Amino acid sequence: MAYRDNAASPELQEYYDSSHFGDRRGEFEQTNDTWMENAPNKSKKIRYFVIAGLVLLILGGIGAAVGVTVSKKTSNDSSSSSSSVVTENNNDPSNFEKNSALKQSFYGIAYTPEGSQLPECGNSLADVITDIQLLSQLTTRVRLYGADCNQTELVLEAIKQTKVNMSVVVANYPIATDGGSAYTTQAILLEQAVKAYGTDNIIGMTVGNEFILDYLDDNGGTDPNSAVGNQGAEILLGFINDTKTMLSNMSVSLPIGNADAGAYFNDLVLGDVDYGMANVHPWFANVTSSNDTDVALASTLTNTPSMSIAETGWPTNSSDVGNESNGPSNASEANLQTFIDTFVCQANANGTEYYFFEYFDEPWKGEQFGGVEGYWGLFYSNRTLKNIVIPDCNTTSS
Ligand SMILES: *[C@@H]1O[C@H](CO)[C@@H](O)[C@H](O)[C@H]1NC(C)=O
Ligand SMILES: *[C@@H]1O[C@H](CO)[C@@H](O)[C@H](O)[C@H]1NC(C)=O
Ligand SMILES: *[C@@H]1O[C@H](CO)[C@@H](O)[C@H](O)[C@H]1NC(C)=O
Ligand SMILES: *[C@@H]1O[C@H](CO)[C@@H](O)[C@H](O)[C@H]1NC(C)=O
Ligand SMILES: *[C@@H]1O[C@H](CO)[C@@H](O)[C@H](O)[C@H]1NC(C)=O
Ligand SMILES: *[C@@H]1O[C@H](CO)[C@@H](O)[C@H](O)[C@H]1NC(C)=O
Ligand SMILES: *[C@@H]1O[C@H](CO)[C@@H](O)[C@H](O)[C@H]1NC(C)=O
Ligand SMILES: *[C@@H]1O[C@H](CO)[C@@H](O)[C@H](O)[C@H]1NC(C)=O
Ligand SMILES: *[C@@H]1O[C@H](CO)[C@@H](O)[C@H](O)[C@H]1NC(C)=O
Ligand SMILES: *[C@@H]1O[C@H](CO)[C@@H](O)[C@H](O)[C@H]1NC(C)=O
Ligand SMILES: *[C@@H]1O[C@H](CO)[C@@H](O)[C@H](O)[C@H]1NC(C)=O
Ligand SMILES: CC(=O)N[C@H]1CO[C@H](CO)[C@@H](O)[C@@H]1O
Repeated sequence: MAYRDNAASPELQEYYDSSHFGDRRGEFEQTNDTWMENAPNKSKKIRYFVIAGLVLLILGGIGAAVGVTVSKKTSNDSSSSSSSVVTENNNDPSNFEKNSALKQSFYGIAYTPEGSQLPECGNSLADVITDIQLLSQLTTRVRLYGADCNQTELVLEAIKQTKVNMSVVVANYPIATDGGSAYTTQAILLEQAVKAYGTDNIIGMTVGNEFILDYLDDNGGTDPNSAVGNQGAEILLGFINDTKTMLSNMSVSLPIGNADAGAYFNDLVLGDVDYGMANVHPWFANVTSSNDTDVALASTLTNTPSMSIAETGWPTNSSDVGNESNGPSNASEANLQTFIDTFVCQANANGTEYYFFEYFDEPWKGEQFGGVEGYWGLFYSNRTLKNIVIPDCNTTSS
């Protein structure tokens, strides 16, 4: 549900090749020929994945119930929920007007700063500050997907300037077929971010997003623990190992994890990380079904990685009418409301750790992938809250 644009502009390639990346570039180039052999020559298909096993384990019957329920609830009383942030003192981003429609009720929220896709980039600290001001009224945790375009430092700087209580799962989004170049670029950005900001606001460092899913998709595999899956895992383990070395070189201790579609965890990968994050999407639960149970798997591994939900949410719109529904699932704000009402407070109460997908609509995904991809936000892309009511269920806040 989050995709990187793998195209590198000539300027960017030059940047990669420049001395910015010193000796570490090349570390991944000779070790394994299969990285280059399997370069995809097709544009990446969107592949929907499902984790019926996890849905059963974690979500119980909620997914199916939400899927068939077209809520009749009216939520027009949220019309006052415009969420533009007014900074009361232009020089002080920590002094901002709160929106009473927002409640700090989410365990965590998935977030990609606008303009963080290569090769264009174009993100800005000002936008990220606005985002963190809004996000801090909903949660104390955000999850990033990668480190491109300096997004890690922008988020950490925004937290510093807004002085909000926010921690970040930072991430490296490597690809299997570029000889480690995307990995290395991001590893260096992450290294710089940790050096500049320390780890006080960092929950963990995720290496890989849907890496095994993509690897199987590109190489005609389906089973994450097949020979093909293990081949992908070997590449990913090289990146994970490197990140461990990078942190230990800095004498920094941080949990290192991996995120993938729920049914796509490779045992070797999960056996080598401190945490696993699995996408659990009731929206797709009717597409295929699987009995893979990552939580059960994780508990059998000697390293006992902790497991959390990397993404869960509900889309509200589609780029094309044909994809507005997926079996019984229908993309609408009423159904997003139903999902929120049946998931958020219940999950908080029973200690499920989840990152709600996602902060705001991301038009680039709609343009690139179509369907519902661009419309999973709690906010529209213009940062106005959708026509939803945020429940108030932070029982621990004073
Ligand atoms: C926790 O709450 C969620 C949301 O209602 C539910 O789907 C899940 O089954 C619960 N998990 C446990 C372990 O009780
Ligand atoms: C609720 O508030 C407390 C105190 O601010 C915070 O520690 C906790 O993470 C919040 N929970 C959620 C789900 O936001
Ligand atoms: C900040 O949030 C964390 C949870 O993310 C919570 O444990 C902590 O108590 C909060 N701190 C304050 C000062 O509210
Ligand atoms: C990355 O972001 C930080 C924080 O805003 C800034 O200090 C730094 O100059 C940025 N680096 C680049 C290369 O843009
Ligand atoms: C990763 O590191 C472990 C030991 O820390 C080593 O056994 C393993 O071979 C390494 N894997 C790769 C793919 O580099
Ligand atoms: C870790 O430090 C060693 C010794 O300085 C260096 O050779 C290696 O490249 C470093 N590795 C990483 C991943 O930073
Ligand atoms: C899932 O597991 C149950 C119990 O082991 C079994 O009855 C069912 O057929 C399985 N479903 C699929 C799709 O594998
Ligand atoms: C819903 O999607 C259509 C097609 O992409 C778009 O024209 C419309 O503006 C979207 N509506 C909202 C509220 O985002
Ligand atoms: C799955 O979707 C199809 C339509 O695509 C529908 O006919 C079927 O009833 C759905 N199955 C479940 C279990 O919801
Ligand atoms: C799905 O939701 C849209 C609003 O986004 C609505 O216009 C449409 O009628 C719904 N379709 C079904 C089958 O409920
Ligand atoms: C933000 O976008 C939504 C959906 O397209 C639209 O309805 C709303 O009027 C916009 N708000 C502002 C302040 O532009
Ligand atoms: C992005 C997306 O969901 N695309 C789907 C739209 O609907 C067609 C027809 O069902 C599918 O083939 C696409 O995959």
